[in-house]
Amino acid sequence: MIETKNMGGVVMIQPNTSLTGSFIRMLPLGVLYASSKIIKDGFSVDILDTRVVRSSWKEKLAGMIKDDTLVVGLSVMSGYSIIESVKISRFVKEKWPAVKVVWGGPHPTFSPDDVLLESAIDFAISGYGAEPFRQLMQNLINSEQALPFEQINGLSWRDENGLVHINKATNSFEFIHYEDIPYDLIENFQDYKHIDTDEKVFPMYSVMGCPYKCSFCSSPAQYSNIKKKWEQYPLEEIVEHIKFVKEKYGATFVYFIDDDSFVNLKHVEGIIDQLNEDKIKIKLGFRGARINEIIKMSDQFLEKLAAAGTNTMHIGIESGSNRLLKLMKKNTTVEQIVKVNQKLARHPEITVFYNFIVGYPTETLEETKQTRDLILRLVQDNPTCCVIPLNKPRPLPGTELYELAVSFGYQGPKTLEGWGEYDVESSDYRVEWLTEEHNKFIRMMFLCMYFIDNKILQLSKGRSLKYTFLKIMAALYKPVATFRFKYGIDKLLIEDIFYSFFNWLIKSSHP
Ligand code: B12
Repeated sequence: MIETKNMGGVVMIQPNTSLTGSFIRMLPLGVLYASSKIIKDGFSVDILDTRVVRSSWKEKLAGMIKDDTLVVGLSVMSGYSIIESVKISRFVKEKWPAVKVVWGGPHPTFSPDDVLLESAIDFAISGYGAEPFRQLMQNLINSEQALPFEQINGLSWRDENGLVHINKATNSFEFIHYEDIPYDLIENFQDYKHIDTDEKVFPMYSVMGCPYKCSFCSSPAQYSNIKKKWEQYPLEEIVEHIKFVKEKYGATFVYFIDDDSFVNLKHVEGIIDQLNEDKIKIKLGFRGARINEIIKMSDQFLEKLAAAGTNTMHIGIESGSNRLLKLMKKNTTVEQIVKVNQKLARHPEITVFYNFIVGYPTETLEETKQTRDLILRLVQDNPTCCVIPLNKPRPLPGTELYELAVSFGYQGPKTLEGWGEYDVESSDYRVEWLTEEHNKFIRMMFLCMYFIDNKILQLSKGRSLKYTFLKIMAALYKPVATFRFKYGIDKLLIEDIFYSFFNWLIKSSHP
């Protein structure tokens, strides 16, 4: 807990995320960033991360709420996190009715309309949250500097007649200086792990925003009222931030959570040059890279990236159909993807992780099969590449995908709980505009994708029961998965039972 003048207490909660969240447990940056300004104003903040509590969150939360607690804040993604967040919000309201419940994070950002349908939630904040949260807190303590609700960016609230008001989110990026990120609120850094590694991972921004407009992505909607769509963090700030987390917290890996780090190759080159000059040795990972950018990277550039410690790069490929790539606005072709993958295969120090989406509106079964064929080709040409479990489309309001899906009769969830059950990572998630046959094929691909490459064997040391089980499964099942995948055999999917059981096991047995 960080305490200064004690203006009152705030408990910030990071709820569980879906299946990926149990393998990639990142520092809860949403709650850390959102708390950065209220701490400076003198509020005391505690963090409860339900992904890492060993007992029940109810007991832990009850121990954290004090007489001076004013607010419980939750950082909520669309999907599974909503279910737990609603339970927590109701628990708080039932036990401590005077404590205000505030939701922030991706779900209130993209779909604020449904959040206040839940009576246990008092406020929601859409978009960048540190400054609006500060304004809300000032308002709740009746400070003289407080702005009225109508003037707080991104705030949603209920008036005395129960009418919901929704303000537009802020129209600029929120840059938080690294020394203002309250890392000391983290109880135990060992709780945060990426898959089965020993790395001490620090997620970090090097840029804000994205100049591209991929039709499935929520970012263009998030930045819709921000004029300049992409801005770099100053080079010195990034390098100082890296030095700081390395020296103070023993960071061994910096994972850039940017939407797109490589819009300007010189920016990344500048970071690694400076790290080299300052003799800072640390591993690096990039979450945002595009094929049309990697085309411009020379082998020397990739060598330089690898030599600076880069071992991870996430690339959105999305489809094996040129028609769909165009529809998704990926500015690339299948032929270019194959070439880029061959280039990346010459740099095996950098493990590349490929993302795909299947079941897009207008996608034919034939086109899904083209994606399947592309995946097989990529794995064959580059044996160290890893294919991320398939993404199925989940149209979020404000995206082009949403408009397209609506034109196919899609209505989307109408309630908060509906959004909670709308979990793209669950095995029974069906794309509603596709035929049963097409959905079945996608389900087969989804289940086999875990095993058709070497990702589980490559990334897991198999130290815990969970990873030992996965490694054995991966070794035994790979030939069957590859056969199914290659020949499109979607009959008798007994794997489905294992996946659902495993999903349930992981969700019910955290940490
Ligand atoms: C890390 C990450 C994850 C982690 C988990 C994140 C977590 N919170 O634990 C993992 C790997 C598990 C994950 C999984 C998925 N993710 Co993800 N992920 C991210 C990523 C890269 C970084 C999140 C982050 O830390 N951001 C930094 C913080 C500072 O930003 P922030 O959370 O937005 O917080 C700010 C505001 O939202 C607000 N705020 C946040 N919390 C709170 C709380 C209060 C009380 C207040 C007042 C304000 C507030 O203030 C903060 C400062 O301004 C983002 C992209 C991005 N760059 O943000 C995508 C992103 C959040 N993920 C996304 C998606 C789609 C997914 C997946 C479906 C997989 C996929 N296809 O990408 C899965 C599903 C997970 C699920 N539903 O359970 C979408 C969000 C969609 C949505 N509506 O939920 C994003 C935005 C990427 C994108 N553009 O598509 N993800």
